[in-house]
Amino acid sequence: MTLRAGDTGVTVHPRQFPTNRGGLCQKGWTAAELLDHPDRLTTPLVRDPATDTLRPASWDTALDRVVAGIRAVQADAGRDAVAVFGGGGLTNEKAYALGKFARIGLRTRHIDYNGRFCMSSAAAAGMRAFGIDRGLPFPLADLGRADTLLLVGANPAETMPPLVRWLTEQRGNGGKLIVVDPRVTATARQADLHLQPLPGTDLAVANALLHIALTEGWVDRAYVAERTTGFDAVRRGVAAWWPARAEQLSGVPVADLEATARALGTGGRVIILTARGAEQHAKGVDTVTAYVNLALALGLPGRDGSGYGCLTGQGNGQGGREHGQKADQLPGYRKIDDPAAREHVAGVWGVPADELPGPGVPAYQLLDALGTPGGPRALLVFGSNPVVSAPRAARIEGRLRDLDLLVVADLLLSETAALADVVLPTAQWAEEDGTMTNLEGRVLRRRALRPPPPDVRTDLAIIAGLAARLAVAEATDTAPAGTAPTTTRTPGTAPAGTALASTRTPGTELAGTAPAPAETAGRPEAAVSAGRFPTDPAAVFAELRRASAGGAADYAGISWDRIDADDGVYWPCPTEDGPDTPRLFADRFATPDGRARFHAVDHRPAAEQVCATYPLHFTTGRVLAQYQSGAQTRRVAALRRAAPEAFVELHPDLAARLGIDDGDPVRVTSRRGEFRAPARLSAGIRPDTVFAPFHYAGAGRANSVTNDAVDPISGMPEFKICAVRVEKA
Ligand SMILES: Nc1nc2c(c(=O)[nH]1)N[C@H]1C(S)=C(S)[C@@H](COP(=O)(O)OP(=O)(O)OC[C@H]3O[C@@H](n4cnc5c(=O)[nH]c(N)nc54)[C@H](O)[C@@H]3O)O[C@H]1N2
Ligand SMILES: Nc1nc2c(c(=O)[nH]1)N[C@H]1C(S)=C(S)[C@@H](COP(=O)(O)OP(=O)(O)OC[C@H]3O[C@@H](n4cnc5c(=O)[nH]c(N)nc54)[C@H](O)[C@@H]3O)O[C@H]1N2
Ligand SMILES: [Mo]
Repeated sequence: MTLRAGDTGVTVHPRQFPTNRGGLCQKGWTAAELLDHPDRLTTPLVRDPATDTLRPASWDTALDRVVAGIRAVQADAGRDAVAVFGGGGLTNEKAYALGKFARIGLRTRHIDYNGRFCMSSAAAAGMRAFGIDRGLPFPLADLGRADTLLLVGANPAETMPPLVRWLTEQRGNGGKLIVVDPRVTATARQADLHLQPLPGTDLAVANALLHIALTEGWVDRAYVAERTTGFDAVRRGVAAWWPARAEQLSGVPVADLEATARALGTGGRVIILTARGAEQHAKGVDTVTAYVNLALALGLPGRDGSGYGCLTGQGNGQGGREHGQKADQLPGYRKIDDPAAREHVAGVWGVPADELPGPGVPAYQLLDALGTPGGPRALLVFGSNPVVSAPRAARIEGRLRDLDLLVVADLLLSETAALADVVLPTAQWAEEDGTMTNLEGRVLRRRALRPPPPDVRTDLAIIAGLAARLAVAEATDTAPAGTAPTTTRTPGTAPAGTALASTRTPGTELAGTAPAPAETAGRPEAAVSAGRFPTDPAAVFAELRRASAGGAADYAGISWDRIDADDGVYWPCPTEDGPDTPRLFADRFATPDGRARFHAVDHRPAAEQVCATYPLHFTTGRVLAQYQSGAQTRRVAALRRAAPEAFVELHPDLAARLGIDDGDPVRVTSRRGEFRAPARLSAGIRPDTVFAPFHYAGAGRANSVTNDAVDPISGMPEFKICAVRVEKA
């Protein structure tokens, strides 16, 4: 199949590749339409204070304005007053450069990213059980060979269509597919068994499954004794989770729990996978841990064709969480508070280790602190649209409005970019080289097909431009008297933002003192800085390899040539001539003693309970034809036609009780806000639960009502359950 998108001159062709065999979803086939879309940003925009509108500006003006704003805020409130927010869609090179820029360019501890809303609970659970976090510790193709496959809170038929062929293959081989989801989804319809729990009760279901496995003698005692620690506490804990108790809480019949436990406990090759339905809860880490406990008790991790895995979300959801855009992390999945890790990375970056900042705070906490006393006053966003995708979004939108400086690098004027003081237009997937790491930990190449439009820069070039200006400005501050560079500017290039920046912070004469790189080409600081932040992705990858060497996610042996030759390379891969690692855990886990660790976890209620005023459970998720905040996909004609607007999915019995017909406009209200969308009646959803996709902005923004309670370990918000009222609007 070849689909031509518009007249971009770019066509998307299938290619036989081991993971997808040439299959893409509709969003992949239509992706080229955004390359030359009329909404594409083609020049920097700077907010004109007089009219409060965004106006086209030159790159010098825009970058000067950003640097002036950063310096003003940091001079007044310290380094940590500037924050960075990244994304799991960025290439490894960009995620790496962004983390490095925050730590040694801005020297702030405040960086985090949208993966916190995505992978963080599974990542934390994997770290504490296995000592390492790789979404699938085995190749995706293993799914096709599983006798039993349990999908908990995953709807790959809509969210990962290329993966569905493995499910089809699995069932073709006689395997059993069991899906756990409060809704009859396109995935659940393919299952042999569908468990339909109340949202937020997956942990109780997992504990009951382990309870049954223990009673029936399906626990692999030898494996537990040889390869794990901590089982006794778990065994004692799940003793209280007799199946009838789990049925009462979750609504899943005891017979279905027993059938599930039997399929898991007596199957040969057995795989348990979780995704956001189980993970996006204030107890997401413990819920994943309960499924990991079940997998360990059954002896699955490390056994051929078996194991536990998490289905990663974004294009680079895996690599994006390995190389330092996480608040507590340095490249190679190192911890920023580990002295040896700091020494190593500081060495690669050419700075003293004690100059690296400490850990920052998780994404929601960061966003919620913006513009508050003591919180960051400037934010740089690369690859996220939190106005639509953050929980309790109206509050976060307010926080963004309270900032002294909001800078957004994006391809399009997203809802977040529309609030910015400076918008920097950036290159798209087809316009830059780089690497991404897929859900199996396989590092892949993404190749440039064409250059970006004339006045558009890559994220790497934007980061380098900012870093160079900051370095020069800093050198100017600290230079001995008499050596300060001239501040005379070429007539007509005075940054538009100068006046604004200096009126906001009287007495700070910083704006306009940072000459553009071109003016300082001969200056040593500029050279040092430019060398520190290369714009060539190959150079960045070479540095990333060194920075990751010896870390958990070790890329040292991965070259672009090897990726090309082998159709991707699985990390860890420490040496160029040594093997990569398609399968982890065959002999040992990544813990100090080599054993996996059980953790006793117990059910606890959702952060918000239903009550007389808010009597319904509300959950959120995705539809096939839209992606995330919709900033990109709402602009693609075919996708807009397929999924034009938000909807509220509710059971016909509930609808009848509320006097709502299919298609009626309804209002969904929580303690935090409301949104409106047409009703979509479906007998496939529990009558006590309503669902909406979160892809839409404005009146249809589901995140206006979601709960901002977060998991105490991962910082994951509770996107998947809160209490609401539904009425005809
Ligand atoms: N079409 C499309 N595909 C995407 C994306 C997209 O936006 N659109 N985003 C990508 C990204 S970043 C991600 S993270 C993945 C996410 O992929 P998935 O995790 O598959 O996606 P979701 O729709 O968020 O959630 C899956 C299911 O969880 C169910 N669910 C809700 N609450 C609960 C609960 O309490 N327990 C259980 N067991 N299930 C529950 C929902 O009904 C939903 O069907 O998709 C990726 N692929
Ligand atoms: N209620 C609810 N809310 C959720 C979820 C849920 O299930 N329910 N899921 C959560 C999850 S799992 C995720 S991952 C988040 C995702 O939500 P967001 O983080 O908002 O993700 P996107 O919509 O993909 O935003 C990416 C933005 O970056 C731009 N962009 C794309 N590529 C690049 C690039 O290379 N460089 C730069 N600078 N910009 C780029 C896009 O145009 C877009 O504006 O949403 C979370 N929010
Ligand atoms: Mo995600």
